[in-house]
Amino acid sequence: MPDRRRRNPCVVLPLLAAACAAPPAPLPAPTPATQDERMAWWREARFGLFVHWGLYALPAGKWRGEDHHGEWIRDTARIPRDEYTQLQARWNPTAFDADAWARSAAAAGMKYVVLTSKHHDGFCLFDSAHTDWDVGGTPHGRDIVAELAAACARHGLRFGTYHSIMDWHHPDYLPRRPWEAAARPTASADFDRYERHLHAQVEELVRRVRPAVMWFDGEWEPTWTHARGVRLFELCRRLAPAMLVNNRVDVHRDGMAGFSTSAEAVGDFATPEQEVPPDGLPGVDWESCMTMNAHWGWNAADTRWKSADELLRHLIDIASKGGNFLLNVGPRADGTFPPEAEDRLRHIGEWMAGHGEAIHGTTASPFDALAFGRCTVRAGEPVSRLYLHVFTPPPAGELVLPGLASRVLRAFRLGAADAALPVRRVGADVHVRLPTATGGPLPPVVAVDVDGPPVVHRTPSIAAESDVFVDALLVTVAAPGAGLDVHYTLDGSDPTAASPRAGGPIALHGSCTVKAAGFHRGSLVTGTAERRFTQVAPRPPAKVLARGHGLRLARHTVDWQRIPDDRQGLVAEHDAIAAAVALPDGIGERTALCFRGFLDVPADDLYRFALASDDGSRLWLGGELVVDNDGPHGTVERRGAIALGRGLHPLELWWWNRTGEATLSLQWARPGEPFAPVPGAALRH
Ligand code: H79
Repeated sequence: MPDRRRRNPCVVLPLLAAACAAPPAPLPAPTPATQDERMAWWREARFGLFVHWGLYALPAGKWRGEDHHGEWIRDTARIPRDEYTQLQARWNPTAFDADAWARSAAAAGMKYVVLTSKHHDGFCLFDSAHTDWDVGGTPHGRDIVAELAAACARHGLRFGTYHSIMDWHHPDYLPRRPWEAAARPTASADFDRYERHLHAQVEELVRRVRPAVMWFDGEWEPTWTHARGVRLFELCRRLAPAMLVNNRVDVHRDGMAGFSTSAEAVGDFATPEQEVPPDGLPGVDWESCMTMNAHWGWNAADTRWKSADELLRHLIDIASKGGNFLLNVGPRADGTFPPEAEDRLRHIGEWMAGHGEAIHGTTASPFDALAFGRCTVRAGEPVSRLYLHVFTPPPAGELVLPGLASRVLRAFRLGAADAALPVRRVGADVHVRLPTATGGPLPPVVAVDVDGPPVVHRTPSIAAESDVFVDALLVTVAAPGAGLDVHYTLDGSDPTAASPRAGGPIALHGSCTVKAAGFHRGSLVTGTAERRFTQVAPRPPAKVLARGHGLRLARHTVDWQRIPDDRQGLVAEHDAIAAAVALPDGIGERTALCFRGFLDVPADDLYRFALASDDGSRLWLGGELVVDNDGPHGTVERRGAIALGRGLHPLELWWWNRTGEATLSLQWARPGEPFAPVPGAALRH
């Protein structure tokens, strides 16, 4: 667990946990001494409300017969600027009640609210001195940002602003949307002047509402640079040293996973969007933002609401991985939350009322995957509390905590503290018996108090480049934590303290099962990891004579979502020779390419392939599907491996693109070597 996480004051006396949940939260020190101090309230909060509101709520997703739009409607429906500006005169959310919003968020167990002060359409929900493209110029006239900030303070919530860097209204912002480039000339546009405008608005927001979080977005266009990101970040720090700034202030976000390891990247927390990183983001603060349905802004036709249960499980899942959950509501044009959103907030709030201590101020699970659900932790001295969130009732009525070495003081269900649950030690594990009928809101949570900080010995990992090999394979066995001896076997037997001890890589020369377990002073203290490795014979090469270099390349017009199984009937429009697996110039939309020929491999060996494409692609060798990277997606890389004998192997590679960006690359690697592009010399037809 990262030691930079500050201990929660509730840790020492867990019974005081409820008192810690009481609003209002104290304001952070105006100038935090450390990053831990700056992040403390946010780490404690774990759960916040995102609000996407703006003029786009008026059309409610519908424009000229299409009803799939959202906050991007000006772009996705290609609405000219002058037509979109007419919405300003219609902005009159008479039912808007900031206290009602704040009350709903607080009752759901949320601790902060982030509101769109400005989205990509440039329209501001505050009355800005730097533009008339704001609420000040509407019939309603009220300052939404100021009202919600004040209401949040009354309800013990911190308030933050989402402020878009991208701006489709400001004349100095560049680039234009591609479809409106002609209608909006750029000759007198000056992006540096736009940057000054952006700084002025950020300063205005800070001075007026003192946001606890400044949440930037729309940073991915080429005009926004690392240098501009650093300037904006430093402005925020200078104006309000306690204010948190998300990582989208900088250009280092790495796709939707929202996380970059670049040392120069600025920003206080990473921002995965519409996803939860499978293993969290160890070592950094992060916040997953997510919609309740399929849109951020209000869309009246959207019926794809996630169930309240699913959203609650996301909250628990995220907390168990050490992150925050920023759950979105897109209010309607009249100023009210949709009833579906209110229902979900209420449902989550009912659970949080009795289980909030299992979320607020907790840190990530110390366990590997748990069969029954998730774990959150309140670590401390002299007692730590593990919260076991039971998603799936355990088959034998017992919750298994693998490798928990700490002494268990007591276990009980949250909400039934009088009834101690039986606990027993089974080898390296602890079992907690759970009554079948738990009562109370689901999922039930079991609290397990342990002596001191939790000590969990995790099952060792067995790592190798592949599960199959031709001659030999190097396997690395390691313990995830320090202080354990790892012993392993290669004959399928369970490792004991007398088995060989793992140090450097282990060389395999034949098929076998590797088993590994961790020992402490000679006793087994972890689960046993197991992985099967198979020696394979290389596929014999084709009995053909090499012809020319390169592959035959056929181009097809298609309307695919997937590569069909039967591609025989397709009529090629062009047939050519490709020197490499790469996209030729002038590839249009709704196009498929088929590369066909032979791969000339230099020696009997296992070959790994990395196929990256936007959209889908598939690679066959000798009729065997080696990499399946199919599906409508942005650039995604997938890998596969096959043992090949020296010589020529029939190759077939299909790629297709529906619309938008198009990419394709094929790399390969032999054991122990890095991936490199498949050279033209290895391609024959
Ligand atoms: O405000 C909501 C959305 O309107 C906004 N973010 C949430 C919080 C949003 N804007 N765009 N998108 C979501 C999708 C944009 C995706 C991409 Fe990219 C931008 C694809 C390529 C550039 C981000 C950066 C993902 C990959 C690189």
